[in-house]
Amino acid sequence: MKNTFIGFFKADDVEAIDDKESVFLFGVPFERVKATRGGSKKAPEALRKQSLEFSGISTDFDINEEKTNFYDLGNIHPIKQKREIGKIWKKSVETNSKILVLGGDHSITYDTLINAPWDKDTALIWIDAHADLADEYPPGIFKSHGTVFTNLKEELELKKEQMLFIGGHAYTLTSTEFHKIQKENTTNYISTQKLLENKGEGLETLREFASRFKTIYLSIDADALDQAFVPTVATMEPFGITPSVLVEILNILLPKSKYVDFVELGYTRTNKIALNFGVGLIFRILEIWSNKS
Ligand SMILES: [Mn+2]
Repeated sequence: MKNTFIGFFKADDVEAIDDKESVFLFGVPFERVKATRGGSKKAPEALRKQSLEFSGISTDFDINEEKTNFYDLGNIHPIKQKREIGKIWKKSVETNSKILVLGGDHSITYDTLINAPWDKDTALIWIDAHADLADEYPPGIFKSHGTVFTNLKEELELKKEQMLFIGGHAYTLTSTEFHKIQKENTTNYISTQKLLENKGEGLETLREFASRFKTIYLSIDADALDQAFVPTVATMEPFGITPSVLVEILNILLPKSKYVDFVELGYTRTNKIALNFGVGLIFRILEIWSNKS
């Protein structure tokens, strides 16, 4: 790690941290299967570097004032350093801290959440253009960014009642995923179409879902946003949500979110729109966490 995210202290050893209500940030620069253009493994370092272009100060929030308890734990390899992820979860429980993860492709959500504490009062919510509920993707591969929520559901024995998928506007879902959502009721879902056409009702459904849980684990795939906002992600999709709708969703979910990850962020040397959006999104998350919870 060359730079820490602006406003964060570099911390090499999570076990040495004793501050209560901290934020633990770490990167997982990892792509499990090359099925699409890829590039998201470069995002953690790029987001940190791009964050230095910002002051971290808005009218309502000054990240520098939080500096005592924002820790950047560096990058973690999800397989070789599996134990590190366990240590971070343990410390987050002991200190009532939150975890913010920069992916990597969407498969890293499996690695971080398979090590998380779970109970019936904990919900898994993901915002994504795609359901990521395939049984195998690509064919013959059972663990990838396309199967992550099937893997978590099966291995953690999660119930439908504690799963909510927001998005799904892409016309590239598999028929297995369509079937799981529409016929088998594998997960609760709020479609992007519904959210944009009747936002009030969509957000009310979301509020009602969130009210049933003590803890939320939230995963945000960059491609949930309309392609105009993230034109360099590997699987950009039209008809996605806007940043302001995303913030409305975050305002509802973040007060209960102990864990947030942001994955699948691709950028190029000449087009940093998605990257800059990613930095702004992280600031928004920190701002909402600091003000409302
Ligand atoms: Mn995804």
